[in-house]
Amino acid sequence: MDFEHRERLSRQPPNEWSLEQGLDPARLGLRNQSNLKIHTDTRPPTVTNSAELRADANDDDPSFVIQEERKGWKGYVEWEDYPEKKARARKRFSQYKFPPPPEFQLAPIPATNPVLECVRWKLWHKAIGGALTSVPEDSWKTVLEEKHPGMLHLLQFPYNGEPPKTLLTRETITPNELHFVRNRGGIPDIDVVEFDLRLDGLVNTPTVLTLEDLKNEALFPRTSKLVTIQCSGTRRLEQIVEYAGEGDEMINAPWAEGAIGTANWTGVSLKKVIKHCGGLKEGAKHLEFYGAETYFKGGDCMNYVVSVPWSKVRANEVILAWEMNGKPLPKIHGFPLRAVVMGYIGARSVKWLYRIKAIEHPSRAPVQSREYLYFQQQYGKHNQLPTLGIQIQEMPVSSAIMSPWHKEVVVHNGHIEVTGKDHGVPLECLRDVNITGWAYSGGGRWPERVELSSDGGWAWYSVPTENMSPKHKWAWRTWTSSVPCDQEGWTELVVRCWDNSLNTQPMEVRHSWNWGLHVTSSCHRVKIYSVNASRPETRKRLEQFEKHGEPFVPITRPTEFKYMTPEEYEKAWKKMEPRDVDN
Ligand SMILES: Nc1nc2c(c(=O)[nH]1)N[C@H]1C(S)=C(S)[C@@H](COP(=O)(O)O)O[C@H]1N2
Ligand SMILES: [Mo]
Repeated sequence: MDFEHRERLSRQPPNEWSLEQGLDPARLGLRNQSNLKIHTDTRPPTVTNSAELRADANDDDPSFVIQEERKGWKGYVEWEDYPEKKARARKRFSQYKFPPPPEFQLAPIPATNPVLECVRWKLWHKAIGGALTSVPEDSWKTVLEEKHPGMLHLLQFPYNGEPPKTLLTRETITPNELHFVRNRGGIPDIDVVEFDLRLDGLVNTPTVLTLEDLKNEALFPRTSKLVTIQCSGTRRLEQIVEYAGEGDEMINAPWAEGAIGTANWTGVSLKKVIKHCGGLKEGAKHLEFYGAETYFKGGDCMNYVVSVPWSKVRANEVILAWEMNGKPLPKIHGFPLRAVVMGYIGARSVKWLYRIKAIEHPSRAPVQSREYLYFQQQYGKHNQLPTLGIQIQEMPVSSAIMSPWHKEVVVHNGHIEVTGKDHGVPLECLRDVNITGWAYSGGGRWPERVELSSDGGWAWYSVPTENMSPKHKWAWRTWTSSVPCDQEGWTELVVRCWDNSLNTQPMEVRHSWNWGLHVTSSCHRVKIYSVNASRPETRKRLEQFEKHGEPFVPITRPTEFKYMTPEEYEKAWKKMEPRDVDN
């Protein structure tokens, strides 16, 4: 064989090796070692921007136009009261074919902002039409009006966004414009004069209350509470990076550490409101909350519905809030009224709350019964049943480092600073001087101790309590510290929190990985490249880089100037033991 022929034979198909190495898993197929026939499709999904009418589409009734339920309630379509309307919407919906969702768990997550556009959700609203047609555009306008320009927009519509690390823990009380947002649909725009709250189901006296009624202190004592709301998807990115999981219809936002925020909420305890309705009837054990926007699930249109147990309400741990940090609720956070459920996952704190219904058992609505489930690790795509997951309720203890950042080169003097307070440092300097963090525990537990490790989790150092923000029963603590760091090169900074019940966090992401990609409660790990300038040799070397005017990073770039001259090399060997021994 001639050389060229042999060379041609030895070549792999292009990119084959990266498939072999699992570097391109979105294209990776199936290795079927069973005797079953299994359909696979390894073509990359074609994501288009339009929906197609199905070939078999039949007799949609054009006189069926989705209308807003009430005057002054823009973006509110009632579904739960009208099964007939639901059925007709379902039929209309089924006449369309929608493009598939983008692959972003096995393929790279786009580095755009918004990160994912969620084309399908926009199309679903347009396909149902009527009052829903302009909801995607209207909602995006509200995002731009109400949120900080530095927000990281993970999903454009329904809007899901979080503040960047530099801003998340700058203040212990999150400014409204920086508080994360987690939406399932559009952002209703409700005229407060037209607004009321319906209380029905198993209450003794079904009642309708206006916001003025709720604010009437002769009827209800007013209450203010510092409460952290945490989405159970917080830090999901770490699970995605390790192993992909459920890609629900509602794309699971690849949240970083910012799906958590703390505000002073003002309103009334729901317990007092239920009392005002004459209390609950025999058998009532749960309260179902209704949010006004339209949510799509399994081809159905519905309102956002979840429930909390009455025991939680009776303990005065649920407030109906109309103020966030002393200001009326922003539209995007539920104006005019939302529930704030202390110590539970954010999903129960229903925004645009317009109805509370007393019921016998937890809500059967999909958000309560089929989402927010925590599966044992061996349940996945092929074997998960909703009844096999734990319904997530109280959030476990968790924590996160805000700086340094992943894969940063940190030059330090033997200890790495970890700070979490607002030092009034200009934004652009923050990353150079601070290491920032939060710690939180749900269910009315609070962070007692925060510990840091600079060696991947062998040695732990406590954050001095004077460097932690004050304790609150229902809120996070931000913190500031420095941690000794002796080693050089790649290492992992790790944080863990102990709450007042002495619960702490699993060590590795894998230990808390679950198909739903919820509750990333494992220790937060940040890989850094440590350069310890307290060592004379390291310091000398850094000075040489300066002298030669050579940048120190990226660390992978070869260095122009030598580590040793040939003379220094010879001199060293004179003092050292020989390389090989004779006997
Ligand atoms: N009506 C309604 N309420 C809702 C949601 C929603 O999609 N619709 N999302 C819930 C979820 S999952 C979370 S984490 C919190 C987030 O509250 P925030 O957007 O004010 O931060 O709102 C909850 N309340
Ligand atoms: Mo959430």
